[in-house]
Amino acid sequence: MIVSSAFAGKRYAVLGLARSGLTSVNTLLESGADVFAWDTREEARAACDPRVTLADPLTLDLTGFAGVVVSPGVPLNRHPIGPHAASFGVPVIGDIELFALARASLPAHRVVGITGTNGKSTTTALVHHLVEAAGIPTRMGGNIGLPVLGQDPLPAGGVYVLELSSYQIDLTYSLETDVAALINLSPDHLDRYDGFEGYAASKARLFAMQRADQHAVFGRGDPHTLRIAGEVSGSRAGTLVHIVDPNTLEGQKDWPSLQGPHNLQNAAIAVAIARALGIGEGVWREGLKSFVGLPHRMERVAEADGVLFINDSKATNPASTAPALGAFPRVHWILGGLPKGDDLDDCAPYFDHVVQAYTIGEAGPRFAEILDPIMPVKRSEMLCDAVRQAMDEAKPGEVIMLSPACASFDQFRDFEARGDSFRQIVEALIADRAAPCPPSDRPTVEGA
Ligand code: UMA
Ligand code: ADP
Repeated sequence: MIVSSAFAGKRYAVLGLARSGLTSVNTLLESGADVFAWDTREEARAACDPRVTLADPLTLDLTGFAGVVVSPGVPLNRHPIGPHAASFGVPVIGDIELFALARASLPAHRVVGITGTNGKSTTTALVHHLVEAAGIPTRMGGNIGLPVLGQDPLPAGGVYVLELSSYQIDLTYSLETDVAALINLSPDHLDRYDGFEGYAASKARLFAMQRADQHAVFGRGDPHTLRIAGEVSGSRAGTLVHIVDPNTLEGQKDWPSLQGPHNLQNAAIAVAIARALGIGEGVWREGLKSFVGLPHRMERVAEADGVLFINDSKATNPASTAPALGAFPRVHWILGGLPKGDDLDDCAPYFDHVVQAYTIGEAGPRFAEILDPIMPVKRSEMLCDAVRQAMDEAKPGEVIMLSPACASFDQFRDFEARGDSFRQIVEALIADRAAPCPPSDRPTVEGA
């Protein structure tokens, strides 16, 4: 765990006690801070360290507090904590800002920050792998599911590789990343922002926090990312701004876990970051070959009777589903969940790869309406029924793929639970086509 004298003797309120919040509480307590904490869920409060004072920060007089540490899942644009803290002049921050404040107490190190709409986790894991391959001590954390404060501090010379969501950047004010990267930008999380511009502005803040002598890496696949790259170029030496062309990187056929055009983009960004860190070509080339992909991202979970089953549960918006459809010529496509928008336009270039669609979840009826005139559609509603129906239809050489283009929270705890459920269902139905649906494939009351 990371601890710092920066927090000693100070008072903080922590709102949200899941992964990010609980880790923040631990760091603050072990650093000698006085901590008030709250979560709307009683079981989360019950699991909290007894040294904290349980109190809803909205009911507290925050005079003298050093900050309110808010979890990324708390919707800042709607939640009253922002105005409440502001009325006491207290900053609303997140665990990444706590990390930024703790950095002065850590042995000399560098930080890489990776953001973008899609490809963040893959690129983060890949950069971590390349740094490790170079023999440099490294830790991976942030939105990838590993709160950075929970990691043991690195020895001098180490590199922290952080995946940063827009929610986390919104709660961060002083993180000077030695290398910052923006992979791409397309509409996502619009319920949390004042339109797409607000979302893009959130991502751009990662670069605004950097010093003028730090590296900035950009994908070049969309105009929004290029616009931010242009803005950053105006105030940074040319040698520090890297606008990455994936087509200049050769050898992709030798990287089994980095197939598809989207992974070429991720690999090219990771290589630009590795170069900025001073890692040589011999090392990163071998690293691209030996990288093992992450679960729930175009993950092959089974093969039966010549049919391949792909779990792409992490594809939570249409732009991330598109390359997955593009990767296979004949797909039985299971899609739906909590929608991020009203259309599937980003996927349209690959509609001719779809043999049949199976719609599930809240977005199911709307997606069925969109796809009906274009391809055969089954309104499956539940994941288990969709898999069963797809298995009845699929022929050898075809692929059954969960690539939902939606968030999971209408029917599952998170995308991991959705992907795990898909895997369990596939395994159960391969063993016995008449097997009952597992209990996890039932709607939950509410999402995170
Ligand atoms: N809560 C309240 N009051 C509210 C709202 C929420 O008390 O008004 C509580 C909830 O009951 C819950 C907590 O606040 O206990 C919310 O926590 P959280 O959703 O932030 O969950 P964490 O486990 O802390 O996970 C967060 C990130 N979650 C989100 O951004 C939604 C995780 O990213 C991240 O991995 C983790 O911190 C560690 O850094 C997940 C995610 O879905 C993977 N990210 C989005 C994405 O990738 O698209 C941005
Ligand atoms: P993130 O962490 O940003 O959600 P991941 O690396 O977990 O990204 O990938 C999520 C999904 O997005 C993958 O399943 C894949 O379908 C798609 N994807 C990955 N990289 C890219 C990219 N560079 N461009 C578009 N889609 C991508």
